[in-house]
Amino acid sequence: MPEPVKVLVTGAAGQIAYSLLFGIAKGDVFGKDQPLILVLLDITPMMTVLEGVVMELQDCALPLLKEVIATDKEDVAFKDLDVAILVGSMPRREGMERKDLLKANVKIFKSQGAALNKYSKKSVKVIVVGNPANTNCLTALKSAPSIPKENFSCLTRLDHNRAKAQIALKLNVASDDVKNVIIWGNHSSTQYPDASHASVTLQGKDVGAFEAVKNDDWLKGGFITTVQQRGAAVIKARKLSSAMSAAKAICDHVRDIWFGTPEGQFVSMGVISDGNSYGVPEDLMYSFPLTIKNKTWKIVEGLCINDFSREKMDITAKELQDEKETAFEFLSSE
Ligand code: NAX
Repeated sequence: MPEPVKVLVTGAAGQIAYSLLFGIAKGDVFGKDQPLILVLLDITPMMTVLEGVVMELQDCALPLLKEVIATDKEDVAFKDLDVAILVGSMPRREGMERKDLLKANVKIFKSQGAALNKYSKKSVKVIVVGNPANTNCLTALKSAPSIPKENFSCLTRLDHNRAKAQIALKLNVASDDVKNVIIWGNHSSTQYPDASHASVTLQGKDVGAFEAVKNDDWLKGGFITTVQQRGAAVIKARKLSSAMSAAKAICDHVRDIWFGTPEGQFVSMGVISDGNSYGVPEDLMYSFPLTIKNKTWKIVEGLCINDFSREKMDITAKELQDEKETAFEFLSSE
């Protein structure tokens, strides 16, 4: 048996974590032979709820789960981590200004970034889920200068999976028959779900998504807005935000970091831009198409970007730049 992998989940008493922890603990992410130590962090008022989550994890009697550590202390939570999945964040309350939300989150992710810097392994892989995910991820990265910036990513895989599923539903094929959709930019309603490089397997043959769907208006209209607004649609119907699908997407994202992406396929993740890819300004956490090998990601280069895509990619970059400016005002004044 290999050494256990030590994985932190923050927001561990919340609804995403409730599905996510089970997925990780039963081997969906790190494999069926990989023992695990799970660390659960939440805020002090949630410690009683967290005790219940720990009891349930114990009661699952899962062979891979060697230890569960539940805590409200960052020095305990971030110690010697291999993987940190940062799900907990300050939720937007009614009447709350966007700026106030960003400010509250800068405080959390600055502190957690500093804790990563101080207590975690330098090889730690950090995945940010809590919203605004891209900017929270950038804040954590800036607060952890001793950890390589390539180790940080934020979740746009739920949007990616939503895009895949919409095309599969439209064509009545399995979601795995749809490959290489792209989410560009921010995990927000300005994101750009792009089907122009996607392919679909129809009767054993790969064809371009536009050729398969035969409805350009939909792929350039309803498809995009459905994916952009899917989160809001789930809230409207369920009166709660996406949790099962978010947990599944986190499992997909981390598994791909750990084991790599399948040959010939790419996935979407928010990663740091160096200013050299697709005209995206430097130093933004922007969602790109990536391939991953040996736990190292690479942006898929050389895709043709038409004017329609260019405009949408720039809108979401602009929003990220604005968020970054606001966050950095607070970061320097904190
Ligand atoms: P919940 O409100 O159910 O759970 C959040 C948990 O985080 C709570 O238990 C809370 O006490 C805890 N928390 C708050 N501050 C904390 C801190 N400083 N340290 C540790 N824990 C802290 O929310 P849930 O539905 O689980 O969603 C969690 C986050 O994921 C939200 O920010 C949500 O907006 C975001 N999402 C991001 C997605 C993405 O694709 N990037 C998709 C799903 C989801 O909407």
